[in-house]
Amino acid sequence: FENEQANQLPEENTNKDDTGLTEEEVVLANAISDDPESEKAIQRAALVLHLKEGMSSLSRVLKSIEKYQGVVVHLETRPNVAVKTQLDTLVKIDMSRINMLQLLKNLRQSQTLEHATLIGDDNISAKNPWFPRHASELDSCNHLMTKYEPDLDMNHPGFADKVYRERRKQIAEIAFGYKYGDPVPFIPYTETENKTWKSVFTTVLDLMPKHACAEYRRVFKLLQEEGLFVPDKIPQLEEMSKFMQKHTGFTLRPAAGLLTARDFLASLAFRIFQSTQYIRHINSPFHTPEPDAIHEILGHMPLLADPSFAQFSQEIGLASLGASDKEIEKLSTVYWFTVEFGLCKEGGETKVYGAGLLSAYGELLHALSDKPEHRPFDPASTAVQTYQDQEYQPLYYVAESFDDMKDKFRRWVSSMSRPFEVRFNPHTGRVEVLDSV
Ligand code: HBI
Ligand code: NLE
Ligand code: FE
Repeated sequence: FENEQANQLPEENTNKDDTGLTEEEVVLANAISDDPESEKAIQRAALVLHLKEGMSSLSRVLKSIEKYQGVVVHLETRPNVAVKTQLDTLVKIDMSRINMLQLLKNLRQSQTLEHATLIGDDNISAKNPWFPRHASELDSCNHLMTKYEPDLDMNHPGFADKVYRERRKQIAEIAFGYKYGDPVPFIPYTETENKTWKSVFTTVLDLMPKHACAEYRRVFKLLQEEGLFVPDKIPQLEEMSKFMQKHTGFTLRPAAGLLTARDFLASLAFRIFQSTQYIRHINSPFHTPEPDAIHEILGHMPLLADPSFAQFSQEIGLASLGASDKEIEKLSTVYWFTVEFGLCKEGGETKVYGAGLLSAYGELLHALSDKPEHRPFDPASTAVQTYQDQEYQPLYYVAESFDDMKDKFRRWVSSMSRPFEVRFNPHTGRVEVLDSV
């Protein structure tokens, strides 16, 4: 349900023809096929179902799918928000178009369903995708990715550390309880956590003058002057939020961990950055694969307080709203190779502007060494480059300059097409949607 968001499942279109299918579904069922000649060609489709009797209806649905020779490739369920005994279900199926239409009719006739909706295979309703229109709706944009967590991953330095795992749980709970409009809760950081910060901060402080881009260095200095960037104490997110708000209007809300790219990018449309609040394990200060508060504060926040970078970040966020899964994938890949791991030229030297490097001194030195590959940044090819997110990167993209990266990225973003346009209205704080055709 990644981009279905909270309880906003697509509404059933009531305007049905005698096949029991809505106009939109017939169009979609036709459009899904790569080969419209052949009704028998196997294609992928996604169904959103509301099951009246929970799990027991699910087995009946699966039997019907089998009867029509469909292969289930993905299945998700959750209790309906309004009626707990009902089950909202997303099922992706490979089957022929003709069987799909039969299956839909069959499901519609059965008593086990409240209703069924066919959506495109990238699971977004082309006409009517849900996305947040106001910052308050980000309360439902906090879907987590389960990856590299201390509870689950044996390679995590916190895996065997009960105290660390307990602490992570405690800080995650705070993020889960957060609602739009609340101040970011104060975390009394422990001595160990402050020690971890100090070891990262002082190393970055050493390396940054020579290796970080000018925009980063400028704001870093401001943060030092304001007493927010000091070696002995982790800055509180609420203080950082106020600092950024003063400079660019960006604010923070706490996140429990690594969010899905869709949810993470959506918040940028409102100049909101979803920030983790826990601290990496003391045994691995030089690098961690997961975002932690040190990464967010030391890596991201200086640039989010830079006006031109803030504008650029918001545009990426706006471009992500209602985008298809494929487009989100591309956007987040370009984001990864720029905002997270980007390098740029500056006065004949190669500098770092990527947040994932500015918060990981181990990787920062690796990125600038002759070990990894350096390629010139080009959004269209960068967008389809595969990457891993566990170890140091083997490949970095180098932009002609920091400004050139923002320009190229922006131009590429504006070439993405959606069936509608969005615009942020700063007076109301709302995203307005305009039909583009
Ligand atoms: N989630 N909490 C959090 N912090 C990030 O920095 C972050 C994220 N999810 C995705 C993400 N960053 C990006 O790398 C892209 O996938 C958009
Ligand atoms: N590798 C980064 C660090 O150690 O700070 C975090 C990257 C998060 C995407
Ligand atoms: Fe990041």
